[in-house]
Amino acid sequence: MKFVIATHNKGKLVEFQRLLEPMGIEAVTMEISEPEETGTTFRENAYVKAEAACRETGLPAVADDSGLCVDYLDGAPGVYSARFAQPGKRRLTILEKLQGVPVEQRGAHFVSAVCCVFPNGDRVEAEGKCFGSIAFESRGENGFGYDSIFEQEGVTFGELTAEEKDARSHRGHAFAAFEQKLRAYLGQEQGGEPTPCGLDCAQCPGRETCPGCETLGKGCMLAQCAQKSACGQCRPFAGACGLKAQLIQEFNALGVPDMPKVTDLNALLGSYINQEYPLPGGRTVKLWDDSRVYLGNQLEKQGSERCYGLAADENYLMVAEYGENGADPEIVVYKRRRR
Ligand code: ITT
Repeated sequence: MKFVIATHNKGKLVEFQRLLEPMGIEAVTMEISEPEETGTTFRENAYVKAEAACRETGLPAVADDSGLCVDYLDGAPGVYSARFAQPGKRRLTILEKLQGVPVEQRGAHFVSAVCCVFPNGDRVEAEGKCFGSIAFESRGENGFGYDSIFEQEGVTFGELTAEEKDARSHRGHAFAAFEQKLRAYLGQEQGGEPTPCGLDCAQCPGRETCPGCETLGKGCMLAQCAQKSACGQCRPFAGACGLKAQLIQEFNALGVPDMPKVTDLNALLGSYINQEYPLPGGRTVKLWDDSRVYLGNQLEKQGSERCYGLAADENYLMVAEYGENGADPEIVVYKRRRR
């Protein structure tokens, strides 16, 4: 998916490209007009910019509204950071206003509000902050804007490399949060296809107990397994790696008599499918873990009153058959998958 970057600030543009690229986003620039920033908060202004760019280009648009808030100046320049003082004299003006102010009263923070607006009107927003103080003089040639007068632990942002700044900056933090939210949003939009296992987290019965469902794949019981065992190169934005498709193929290749062709698998909670199956010596066995999520389905056995129950994880495939309400279960196939 292509996103347009809605900024006229060259320093920001470089940072946007640097931060968006690892997310797998194709970020493009276009000639866009500069809307009037009518909001009174960073969040409102970020929306104003992103919405205008999205309307003009027809593409999802990402904007940031950011600024420096100086404690000694009651939070100024804040949302007015780009319009504060004479162009070219902004840093100097702040240094002058803080002349003679001791270090303990020179606290300041940067804020970045990121907003992405989609052509259907949806928006994804995130905010990041970073805290430091105003230096006694301007130092460092890197970065842009107020970087050379904002310091953390004696080093100004103007003295940091690009990577160092991204790791601690307001924009770096905002984009990290934005990435999570965007992934979740795109996951819902595309019916869950970006999850590595190919399932929609929202439909997953493990959602309540699985710590990873909310964050699309991370820690998800199935997704983690899929990432390790299926294609081995899954990334959330690369879409489904095909564990589900692979298992459908494997079930069909088993050639179980009277079993209809498998065309789909669903996420099933272990406790739902974990029946006690009788073994030849009279003992019974449970094969699945009650708290995990598996892929499976139930199909009618052709020419019979019984059903086939399919279940699989990254390691094992099982086809069982049983009567009404799971009566008289029997294992038909239980085998370790070859990978
Ligand atoms: P766009 O609106 O076109 O994105 P802008 O420069 O007008 O560009 P803002 O309204 O968000 O952007 O103003 C933010 C100002 O705050 C910006 O011009 C810088 O002077 C300053 N600023 C924001 N982020 C900064 C950063 O990472 N380092 C230094 N200064 C920053």
